[in-house]
Amino acid sequence: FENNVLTDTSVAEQEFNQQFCDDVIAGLKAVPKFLQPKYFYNSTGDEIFQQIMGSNEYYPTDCELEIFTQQTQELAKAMIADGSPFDLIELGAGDAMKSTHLLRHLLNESADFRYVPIDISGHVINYLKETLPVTLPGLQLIGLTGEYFHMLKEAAELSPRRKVVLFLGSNIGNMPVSDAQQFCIELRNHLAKGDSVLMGVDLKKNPKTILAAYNDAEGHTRNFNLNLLTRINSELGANFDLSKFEHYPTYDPETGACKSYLISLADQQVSLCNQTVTFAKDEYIYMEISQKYTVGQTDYMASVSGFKPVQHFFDSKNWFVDAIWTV
Ligand code: AVJ
Repeated sequence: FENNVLTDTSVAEQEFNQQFCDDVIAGLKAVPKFLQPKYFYNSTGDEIFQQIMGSNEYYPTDCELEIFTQQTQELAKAMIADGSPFDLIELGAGDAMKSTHLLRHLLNESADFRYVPIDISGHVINYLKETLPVTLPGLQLIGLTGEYFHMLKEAAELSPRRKVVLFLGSNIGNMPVSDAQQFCIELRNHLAKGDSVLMGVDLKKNPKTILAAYNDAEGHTRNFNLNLLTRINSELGANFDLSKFEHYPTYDPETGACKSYLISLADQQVSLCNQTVTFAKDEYIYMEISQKYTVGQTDYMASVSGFKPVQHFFDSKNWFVDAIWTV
């Protein structure tokens, strides 16, 4: 039995490494070069992301937490809706820090619901399974590990209950606008009449405020980006010299695109996965987009995807919106 478990793990690991290799090579052989932000989140990446969220400059988490702590009752009311039993499904639950406020309130109201966190990281789901029922006695929790839409499908097959989907933290911003639009259409197609979504979106604001959030003085965001090179070095046997790459964050107020790059400081070669990648001095790797929207743009995205945007919850600075979309 134990042997089987070990074999399963290493097969899964090998498959992951193969995929990781293929994705990294595809990105670094492309013109222009890019890497996929989903690979930021190894255990060091998770830790650095916590540091980013704790930095003075990174405001989105604080804004959304303010909404969740100050307007808990109104949020809960929107979810309870007609009072029918529901599954509260969270896509990319992470540490569920914000949702915990909502869950506590729903439990106090004796709402008939189950919490269904979905995350690509089994580590995250196990953590939630261990800790949440202790902090929140009486919570019914079903954790699902895997891709969002695979797991949404599984959740639908598991139960015919009404669904409320949480997609918080402006995770939608990690996709370019056209991909985000496609994502919302697919999300709508996994839901049915009566279901709803709580979509957390970071809003356009003073460009300096946005740029600073991705260029914190303590260098956490810089470390976050460089850590992906470190991860590629350790997991794919690459030989990136971190001192030869520089973090370059940008924000374009016109498009709302906030993008991070790593700039090569020299002509250099890096080998990985039995291949060699060549960098020219000043060439960039496009690392990540954190797209910012106006409220009107989020309403439009909802409508085009077949949702009705019915309610907006803002923080006191109007920097962030949690929008309720219904089917
Ligand atoms: C988790 C994708 C919402 O884009 O603001 C923070 C990730 N990257 N700082 C964001 C991130 C650099 C974050 N999201």
